[in-house]
Amino acid sequence: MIEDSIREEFPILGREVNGKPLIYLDNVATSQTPRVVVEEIARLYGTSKANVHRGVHTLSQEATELQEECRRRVQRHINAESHEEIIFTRGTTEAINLVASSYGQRFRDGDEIILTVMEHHANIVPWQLIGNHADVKIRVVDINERGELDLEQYRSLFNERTVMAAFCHVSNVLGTQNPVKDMIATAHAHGVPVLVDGAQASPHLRIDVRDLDCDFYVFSAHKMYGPTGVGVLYGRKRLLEEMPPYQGGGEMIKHVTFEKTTYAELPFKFEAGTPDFIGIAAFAKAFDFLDRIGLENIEAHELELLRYTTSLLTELEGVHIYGTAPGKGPVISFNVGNAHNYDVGLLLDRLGVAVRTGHHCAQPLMERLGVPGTVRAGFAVYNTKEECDSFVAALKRIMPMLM
Ligand code: 7TS
Repeated sequence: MIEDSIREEFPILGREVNGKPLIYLDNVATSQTPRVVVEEIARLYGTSKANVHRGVHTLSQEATELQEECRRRVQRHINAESHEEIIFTRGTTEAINLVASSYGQRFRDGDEIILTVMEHHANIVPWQLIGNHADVKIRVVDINERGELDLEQYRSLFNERTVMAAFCHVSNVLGTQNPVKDMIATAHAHGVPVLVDGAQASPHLRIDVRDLDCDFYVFSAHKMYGPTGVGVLYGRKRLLEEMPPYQGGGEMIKHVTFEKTTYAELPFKFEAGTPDFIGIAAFAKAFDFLDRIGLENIEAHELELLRYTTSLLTELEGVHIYGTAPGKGPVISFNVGNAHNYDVGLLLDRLGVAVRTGHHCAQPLMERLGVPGTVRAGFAVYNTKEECDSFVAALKRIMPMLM
């Protein structure tokens, strides 16, 4: 069970916005950070700052050990076979860019990549950038009226030119949880590797990359109660070994001359330059937090808030919810009559309620839904039913001004 005391672990939840207690429902964009993570960042800057993998001195060795400990923590958390398969990046976006730009070097004119209409721009644009060296065609899987993928169409899109399938585990707009394990099996039956964008799954679901049998899995620390500026690329070792480096610089080399450079072993081959090693070390504390509460408990709590708030919103005339797939994640995208999503968000903010408005970096999905944007509320471990009541009450209060 989720205790009230959890809220006390998040200093920011005590603040007011526009003279009202903050009700933070923009968790899909980023979740708030518990004190253990905030304090670890402050502690390391205050006592242990030294660059990783560079010095024989004690501080540097301590910093290196903390970073590598976190790598092993991530490895265990997602059940990867080896710590060499865990690459630290700046976030989901950089992780996808890494794969598209490095693995993508083998793509040729006429090759095809399968994406879905519900992808975040981070899982669209990097694949388009491959167009700089090869004319790669993007094939798109559609959704039904509940916001579920058309799996028959997905299966039909594979052909001998298909070189990659990339899709989100959970949609950041619709909340749909895609049947990724089956989708991966389908792709593998055609010999096609798969990248799963786990940015919205990792804060709520237990991820097992070996059970999923995915080739690449990516996520961001800041959506998992961790620090900003840190993300993870899991990659199957065999593929990572074959892939050329993404960026050049310090740390990623074995030997450099002006004529020729040889590269470091995994995972360092993909980690050029000084990483956010304090962020990475503090990310380990976010895993402590997740493990202490239990992802299963977190998910159950959020899904109860989702069920409760959805039923309250469904009773309000004029509210339209996008994404009603069974088993969806804890996110509600909606519009109010013909009101602009921006106006709804602005008025809710006046009442202390933080929601997201706009296209949520999913413009192709907005076009598919036929709307310029939506209002979006997402739930995290620290949200309460009382907050859901206050959110719906605030919405009721502003609706007459909008319709
Ligand atoms: N993929 C998905 C499914 C996402 O939801 C996001 C961020 C990203 C990729 C990119 O993650 P980043 O950490 O590299 O930025 N989604 C959102 C959102 O919905 N609103 O703000 C950020």
